[in-house]
Amino acid sequence: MKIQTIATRPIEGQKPGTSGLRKKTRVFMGPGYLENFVQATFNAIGGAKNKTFVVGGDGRFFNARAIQTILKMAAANGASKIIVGRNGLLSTPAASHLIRLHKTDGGLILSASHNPGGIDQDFGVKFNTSNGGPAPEGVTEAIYDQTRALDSFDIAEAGDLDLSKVGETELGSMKIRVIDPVADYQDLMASLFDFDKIRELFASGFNVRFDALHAVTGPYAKAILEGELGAPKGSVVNAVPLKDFGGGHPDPNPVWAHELMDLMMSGDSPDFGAASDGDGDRNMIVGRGIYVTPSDSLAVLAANAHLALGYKSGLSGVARSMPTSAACDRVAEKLGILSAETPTGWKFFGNLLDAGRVTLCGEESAGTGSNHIREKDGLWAVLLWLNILAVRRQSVGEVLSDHWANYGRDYYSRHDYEAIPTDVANSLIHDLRSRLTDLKGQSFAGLKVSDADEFSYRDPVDGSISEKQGIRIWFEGNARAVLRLSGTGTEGATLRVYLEQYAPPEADHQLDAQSALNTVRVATADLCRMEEFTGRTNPDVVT
Ligand code: VG1
Ligand code: CO
Repeated sequence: MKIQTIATRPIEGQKPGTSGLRKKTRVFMGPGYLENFVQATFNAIGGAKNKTFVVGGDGRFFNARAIQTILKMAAANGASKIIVGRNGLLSTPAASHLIRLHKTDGGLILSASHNPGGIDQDFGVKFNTSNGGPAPEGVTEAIYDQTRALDSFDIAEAGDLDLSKVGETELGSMKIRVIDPVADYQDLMASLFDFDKIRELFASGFNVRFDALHAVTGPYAKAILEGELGAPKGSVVNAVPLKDFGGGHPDPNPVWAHELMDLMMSGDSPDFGAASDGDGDRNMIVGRGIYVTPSDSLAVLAANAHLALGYKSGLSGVARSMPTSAACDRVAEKLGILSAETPTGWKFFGNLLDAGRVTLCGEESAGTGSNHIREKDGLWAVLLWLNILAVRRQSVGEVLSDHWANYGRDYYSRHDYEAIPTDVANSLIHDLRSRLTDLKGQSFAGLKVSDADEFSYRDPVDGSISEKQGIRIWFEGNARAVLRLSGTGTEGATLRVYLEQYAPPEADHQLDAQSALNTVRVATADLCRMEEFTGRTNPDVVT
């Protein structure tokens, strides 16, 4: 095998965001762009020599090409072995599991998650460390530093490898093991859940619709729900991963999964609906006529996880990202277990999970997961819900009503203002930041601010500090708003406004969420001078 050392120069802007490096696909396809980032990653972890990695992606446009480049670079950098999914496919949770199962030195996951795919859409690369989780900030900083100092990368001169068949091959002295992307993940799920109970539920006529949104979870959901658990053929739809996800955003929320939503809200809906995102780490849960917010889903799962085999001895704690609603905190309090609040992004849960401090984690953006891997896991959340329903023999709506009657309801919604010019978005945040201390005691649209701050996190395990993680505003009457800028977008800035209003157990829980949140929405828009800065009066996406 001939190794080429190619001279290169640092490329600006290769700073990983909330979840890896995400850019327009054409940017990634530019000369040296992917290569620089991969070399920087290897350099940042002390080289790839004699190391083993998992490589795979969500199948989007450029996935297959990028994997060939990564294999050739890994070989040239002296890696000893690569485990890769057949045809280059691996969901993010499956990749996390494989890293742990085979005790590899980490993995490279190719995905821009819920962002659309295609030559004019988005691509991304994420490095996960040996615990199976997204690289923590210390590692992503080191990668970024390397991208700014790079002067060459190494790549093997070789033809493309055939990744279409399971088996072993070699590239120079590096072994390449092509595996079935689903099998190990399926075994893991079978070890956590009571599959017999779920089988009985399906056999009793309980029907499901799982919408894979033409993304990577299709083959996993087909094999598990239809294959192993006996859901009727056709329960999993849009199950073949497409390079452009059929032209949509593979984002499991009521906006992008509207086909599923329409079905679930119709008179003739299945008992249970679910969807997952591009790389399979997110989930959306819908009951007959009722959408479950991700924040509520986390709380319900925390309160009921003990009904599933893998969690029968209880939870050590629950963690949520800061913008996620307080619903799961109420469960943790009742259970007498730790509840932790972390910045946005799964990488902040890793230390808490590794240390055994928490068992379940979740984010308002439709990510839920547990200590079974170190990523959020879409299908896992679906199976845990099904396991709970199979034991409780209640509908999704009944489980939710029950939950609210016990704990109260945290009305919740996220409003996204997309493609705002970056300088405008930054000015809005700067302005808000400069007024934070004055806000307390002021009233906006009749709502009085009881407190305001900017979230900063000190990791209790390694002591690292992450600042400027979002602005929090609490209002009298148990309402909260959070404002932060997205770290996964590829065009301008996306301002996320997270709105929350608590209604205690004895209150009315059947209000429409947007109506219940209207006062806090108006107050927040007023307070942050939304229209003055952005000219916008309404968000682009409401979830
Ligand atoms: C978004 C979500 C965040 C999630 C991240 C990656 O980040 O808000 O909760 O962890 O995407 O998810 P941001 O910075 O755009 O708000 V995924 O499924 O893209 O790996
Ligand atoms: Co994702």
